[in-house]
Amino acid sequence: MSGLLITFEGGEGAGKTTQISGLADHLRVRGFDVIVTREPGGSAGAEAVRHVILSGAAEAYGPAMEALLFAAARSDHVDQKIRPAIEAGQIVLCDRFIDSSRVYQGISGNLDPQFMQAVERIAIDGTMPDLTFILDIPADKGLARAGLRRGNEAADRFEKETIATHEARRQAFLGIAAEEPQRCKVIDADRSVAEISAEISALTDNLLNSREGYAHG
Ligand code: T5A
Repeated sequence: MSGLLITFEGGEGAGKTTQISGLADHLRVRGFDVIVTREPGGSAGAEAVRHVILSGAAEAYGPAMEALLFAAARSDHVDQKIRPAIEAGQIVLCDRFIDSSRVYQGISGNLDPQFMQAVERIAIDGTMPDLTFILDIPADKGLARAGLRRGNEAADRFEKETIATHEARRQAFLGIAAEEPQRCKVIDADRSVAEISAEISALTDNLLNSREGYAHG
């Protein structure tokens, strides 16, 4: 039986990491074989690129350069980790994936949609998410959460941008969800961790129950 790819998307501090951990626990209790991973990163080659991007070292070369770096990292991550795990029947939970590139580079970076589609196609080579949770929260609240967690550390390349940019990204994520309602589920992330987890677990259970062979882990 082939596995599944479930991705978590949304703005800074929306609670993706927290919710992935909760869903992983829920699925493991049900007996599923789960791996948790993240982007940019998740494989040795992609982790090497992560620092270059998030330190801001590539920012001066423009959004197209950054989009290609994210795509290079994603290609390695998919080849080395995600696709083999799916082929082995595992459920892969990934913190950010294609929708982050569509929003942060494609829309915020104002890149040509045809360029972005071509880069995405090469990076994932057919490995599309089965389900995507878009954690939606007002940008100021998400940034406040991210700031609390970061403490005295400096904001990264993308977190330091203006509130208007973050709000535009929020709307862009909602736009993707409206275009792909089958794949993308918008989750109100401005609630307690437990309330959000319960909704995400229920939606994931629905997907698993609808797939032959997944009714029990
Ligand atoms: N990027 C990434 C691109 O531009 N293009 C791409 O293609 C990709 C893949 C990655 C950056 O790279 C950009 C987007 C990003 O800017 P990152 O360091 O990996 O950066 O971090 P993010 O993915 O942005 O994740 P964050 O660390 O900002 O936040 P999360 O994971 O959404 O949130 P989480 O779970 O760590 O929670 C943040 C804090 O809030 C608390 C948590 O305890 C934590 O302290 N919290 C809550 N508090 C109250 N109520 C709740 N419901 C809470 N849920 C969590």
